[in-house]
Amino acid sequence: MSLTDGEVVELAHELDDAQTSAHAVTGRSGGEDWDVASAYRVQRHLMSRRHSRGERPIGLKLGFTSRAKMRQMGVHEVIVGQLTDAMDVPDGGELDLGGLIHPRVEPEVAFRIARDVDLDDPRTSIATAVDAVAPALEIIDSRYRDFRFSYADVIADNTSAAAFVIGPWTAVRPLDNLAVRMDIGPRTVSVGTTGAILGDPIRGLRLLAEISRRHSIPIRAGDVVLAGAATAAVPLTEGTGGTGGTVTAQVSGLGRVSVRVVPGRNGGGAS
Ligand code: OOG
Ligand code: MG
Repeated sequence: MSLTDGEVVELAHELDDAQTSAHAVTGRSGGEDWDVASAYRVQRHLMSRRHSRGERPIGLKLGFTSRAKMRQMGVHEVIVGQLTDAMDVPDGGELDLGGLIHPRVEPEVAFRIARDVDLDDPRTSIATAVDAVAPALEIIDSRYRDFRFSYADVIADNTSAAAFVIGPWTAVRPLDNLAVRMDIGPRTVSVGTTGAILGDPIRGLRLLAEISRRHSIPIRAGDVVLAGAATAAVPLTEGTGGTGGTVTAQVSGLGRVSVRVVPGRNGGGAS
């Protein structure tokens, strides 16, 4: 059953407050799933609230495009979330854990969209709008306690999006089988291949177009698109060396991207 407008607003506010105050909340579903169209309405309201605070939309992200991620989180269908400039950390820059609840990091690839995509045109192919690819890191931080959520819950929470880092852009090339490695400090924490992302991350773009069309999410010139993690996400905690180290992702043929993790001044990030 779909949510009323009042319920959509209430839930968007709850999730937005959870993010700004770094206090986790409990999912709406209690295990039961709720309707996906309503979940994207909550996400849209949440994002318009962030935009009205001055954040600028700069791209989109796909989630649950690899089996490793599906298995880790128990969600088996692709989701789409929205990125803003407030989430954008420069390559080699600092990620401040203050203000995050229980961040995790995952290695990804990113696409750059060169022109507006007309989602009403059934022949539209986003793949032809891509003019560059890059290695990327995504930092996710579910606003739900212990990362426990249903499919609709995680969509409403803007797919756990918290921060991202894009490496050097390079010309488009085949992405179906490039080795991926993620290190935290001197330790390799995950290895995989770009082929783990839907067989080829480029396939994510067709799913992105379908979901964006269905839920009225625009795809604009200049947008960055994160294709989804190639491996399971790794918590940024003291145990993983992730609260004072450098996280690096390397995608063979595309290069590397890194971020320095700094413990929050107010002690965030370790819960
Ligand atoms: C949801 C975000 C999933 C990915 O790359 O699969 C995602 C989560 O795991 O909390 O970003
Ligand atoms: Mg991701």
